[in-house]
Amino acid sequence: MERTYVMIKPDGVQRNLVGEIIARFEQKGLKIVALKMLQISRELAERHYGEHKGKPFFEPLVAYITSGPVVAMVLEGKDAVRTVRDMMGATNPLKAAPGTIRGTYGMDIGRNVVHGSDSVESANREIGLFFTPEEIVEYQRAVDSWIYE
Ligand code: D4T
Repeated sequence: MERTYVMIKPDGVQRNLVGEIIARFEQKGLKIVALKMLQISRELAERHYGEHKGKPFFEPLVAYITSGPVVAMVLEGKDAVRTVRDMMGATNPLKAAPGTIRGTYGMDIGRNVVHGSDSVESANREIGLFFTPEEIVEYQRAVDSWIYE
């Protein structure tokens, strides 16, 4: 099973979309193995978005992601990285397919509601940035044999 890092961004929290978004992932069959709310510091934001440092949207991006609490989680499942990316839709919500999270709830690339790792390598890096190993819980779900063949 694969793990991915998912984060409901400050706009998603302020717009009361936390329950809606988590419900989508749960109903899909992804397993929540870590979950918490936190306020991201500037230092953590710079590390998380390190690849974008120097780009014109970097400062607004850091200001946005540190503007209020976020809900961070680790989701586990078959092909979890790609599955979550597909469920989120394109980075720009105006380009995101209808029915995806960003396609349903977003209007602006700088307010795109949710983050999900773009590769297994990014997932491992981001999970390590936001969670200690003790915060990730291994458990069985009775429903798993009805979700996986
Ligand atoms: P995140 O990382 O937030 O899940 O978004 P993506 O993985 O889908 O997209 P990304 O890394 O390319 O961009 C990170 C973050 O920067 C914002 N952004 C991006 C922006 O404000 N203007 C831009 O031109 C781009 C490319 C949106 C998401």
